[in-house]
Amino acid sequence: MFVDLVKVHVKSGKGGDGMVGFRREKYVPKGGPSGGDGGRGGHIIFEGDEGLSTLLDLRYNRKLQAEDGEHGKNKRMNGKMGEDFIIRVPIGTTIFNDEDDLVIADITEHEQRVTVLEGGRGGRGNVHFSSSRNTAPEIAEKGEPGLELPLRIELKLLADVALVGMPSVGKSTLISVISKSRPKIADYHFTTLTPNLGVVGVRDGRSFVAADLPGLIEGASLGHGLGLQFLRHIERTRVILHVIDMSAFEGRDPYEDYKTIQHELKTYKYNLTSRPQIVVANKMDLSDAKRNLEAFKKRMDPSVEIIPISAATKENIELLLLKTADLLDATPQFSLYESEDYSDVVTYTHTPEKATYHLELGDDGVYDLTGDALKRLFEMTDFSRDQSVRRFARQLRTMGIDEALREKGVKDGDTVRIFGNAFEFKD
Ligand SMILES: Nc1nc2c(ncn2[C@@H]2O[C@H](COP(=O)(O)OP(=O)(O)OP(=O)(O)O)[C@@H](O)[C@H]2O)c(=O)[nH]1
Ligand SMILES: [Mg+2]
Repeated sequence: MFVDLVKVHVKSGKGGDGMVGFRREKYVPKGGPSGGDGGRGGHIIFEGDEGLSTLLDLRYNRKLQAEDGEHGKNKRMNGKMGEDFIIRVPIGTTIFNDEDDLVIADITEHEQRVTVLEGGRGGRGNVHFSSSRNTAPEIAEKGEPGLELPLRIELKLLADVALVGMPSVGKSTLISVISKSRPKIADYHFTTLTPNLGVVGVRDGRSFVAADLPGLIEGASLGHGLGLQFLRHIERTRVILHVIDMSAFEGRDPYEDYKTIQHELKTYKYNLTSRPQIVVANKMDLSDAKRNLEAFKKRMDPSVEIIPISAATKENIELLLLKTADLLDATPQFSLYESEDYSDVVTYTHTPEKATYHLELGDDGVYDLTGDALKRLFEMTDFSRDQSVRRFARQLRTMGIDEALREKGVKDGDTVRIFGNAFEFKD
């Protein structure tokens, strides 16, 4: 099975909780604080692997989660870091954020690594919270939660050359003649359902990778036929071999076929018609082909290179391969994505946001507090310890939340909800 598009859900590890602990010394009931920090949660990392050729593994494992960090321990011992989750993908894989459809990373090299989600920071243990006023702090942070993200992962073949054209023009026959690839060949349309790759050796020692693609029809760029799904594979190719059935034995006009395919290539993104192209006039062994070719040439722009061949009798194949290799030598790699396709974010981290929160009056007359920064604070607070709770209250005051509540007329003893949890407002 050829898998080239998978949606997955990734999650980085939660940071371990910090610990509240105290040194135990002889004759000293409570020594100084000694609770260690929690370990960082594991990252989500993508890595290019030239040994892979499909995204099949991801199809059966769509929830990918890195390990959580270990909690801090006594004697100032920090918790172990959570193990990173490394997702190996074939070269030519693009990772999109499925929410905004922007490119996070394009994996083009072996062992190329991209950290997509950072693990949560470990919570600090109570060793960090002692001060002259509080020498025995019962405060520790909980670990930062992990991050989650839905991703769309696409594999685009890394072929140098693409064979494109209408159905039944002889694309699969051609690749079977020039490489060891053995796709199905038949006289009905859409014989080829998925791309076939073949390594092509030229007589002078050069070689390149060619892709035989399913036939394109009018409207392919809009999703008609099998087109759109496979136009994607042309994106990375540097040279296009546009195969045309010059015998016109199906009653089609070769020039109209040419126009139709050019239109689809142009309409599809990435401006595929700007790539160098050779028109391969195939089936020259058939009776009307010579006459059709003359008529075809008259209507074509003379700058377009046309090479007449017969895939069936192997006529002129050597010349076609030499010309193709020459064109490849003269053509640089195309950059697939414009800068505006890229997400500003490559690694999703817990960047310290501004101390923002959101205040809203609920149906029952109780104020609801929400917001990203507040959520992080809330999740990292250990509400089972008085001192931690008091620290949380101080942090709310610093954020200006007390002041805002007072302005709304909330009074001492009134209830306020923070992420659905009821708290009593103390003025
Ligand atoms: N006479 C002749 N027949 C050919 C030649 N090349 C291909 N054919 C025949 O044309 C038919 C279609 O060939 P395919 O190679 O399957 O065509 P395709 O372009 O891959 O078709 P799809 O995969 O359906 O898009 C088959 O019956 C081939 O034997 C040629 O050079 N001469
Ligand atoms: Mg085919």
